[in-house]
Amino acid sequence: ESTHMEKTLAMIKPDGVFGNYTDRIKNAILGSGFSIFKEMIVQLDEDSAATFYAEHSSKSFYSSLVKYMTSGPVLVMILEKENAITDWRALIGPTDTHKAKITHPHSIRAMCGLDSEKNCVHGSDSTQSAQREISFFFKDMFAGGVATEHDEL
Ligand code: DGI
Repeated sequence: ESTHMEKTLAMIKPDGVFGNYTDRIKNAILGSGFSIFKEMIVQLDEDSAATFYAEHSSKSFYSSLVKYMTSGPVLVMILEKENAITDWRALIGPTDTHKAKITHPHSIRAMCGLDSEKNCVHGSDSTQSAQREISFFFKDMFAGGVATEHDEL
């Protein structure tokens, strides 16, 4: 069986950037065997933050989440590795950082997250969301058409 390099979207959210966690997070990324394929600093506006988190539009925390995500710049990265999607989710830990500190003390969210909203980092949770989220920020990634499951994502 040949190795399957996979790409995922990682983001350091505004609290992570403001808290000066960028270098520590990048060290954790590289130390865990990921390579950073592309990176970009972005200031999300309300529309783009709302679109990025559209699946949560019916949740009570949605407007608060959008406000938080626009509160400062984010660093978005395409990470590459075998099993990048699953492994990056494991490295960041649970959504609720209070829980993360107890159950996943070595996770990134345990290190720098503040609560279940300001949780420092993002990671795509499936092949489909990785594709959508990579395309969201890096539009030229799949130039010439939408990536299919046969493309190396
Ligand atoms: O994929 P995750 O970021 O781990 O979690 P998710 O897709 O369930 O939620 C997306 C983001 O929405 C999450 O990173 C922070 C925010 N969020 C999730 N659950 C809650 C929340 N924000 C608040 N205030 N309360 C929540 O229960």
